[in-house]
Amino acid sequence: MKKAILPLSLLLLFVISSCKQDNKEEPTTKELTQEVEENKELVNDKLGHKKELTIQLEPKNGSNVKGSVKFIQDKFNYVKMIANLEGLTPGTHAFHIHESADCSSDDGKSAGGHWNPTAQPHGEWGNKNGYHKGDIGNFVADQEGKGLVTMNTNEWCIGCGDETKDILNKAIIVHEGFDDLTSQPSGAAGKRVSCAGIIQ
Ligand SMILES: [Cu+2]
Ligand SMILES: [Zn+2]
Repeated sequence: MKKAILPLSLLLLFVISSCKQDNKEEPTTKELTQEVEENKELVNDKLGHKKELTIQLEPKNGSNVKGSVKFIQDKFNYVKMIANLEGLTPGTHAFHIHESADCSSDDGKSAGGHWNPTAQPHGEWGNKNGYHKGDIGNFVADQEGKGLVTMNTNEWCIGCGDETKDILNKAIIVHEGFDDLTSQPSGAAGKRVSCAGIIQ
């Protein structure tokens, strides 16, 4: 009897997790915050390296766009990102990681181009024809100018030293327009309206 029960429960688990993946709805801030809380004891590895950081976005190009971006690396080495933004024009905006943690210029261009350590074309995250490690994509700001952007990926790490994965010393950039996901080298997303260096 027991032998039959185990495979059935495994199958159920598989079905449940498949359903979860098909669900395109973004997790709520509350759900993500809860997940982060549950992972709290994991934020420091055995050597005491921090695997969690929160950075603050600053307005660029005369915009009012600001907010916070939290990164946490879990025990499965997935990096979760939760970005809460405000001051946006309602509608679709691009959100990327650019190659340098330098937000000093008024136009945000000091952050350089897209972070692309694997020398791929610009594209939609996960596209078989390639994409930059910084191609997070688009999000929609609501009528109040607020937006939520989330990611959960094992293609990044926080401070692991692997050049193809390490997001430290890069920058988050929010754009005035949307990323068309095809134009090279950066999706024709327009001006940079907010910037934050990913630094500890
Ligand atoms: Cu960008
Ligand atoms: Zn790109």
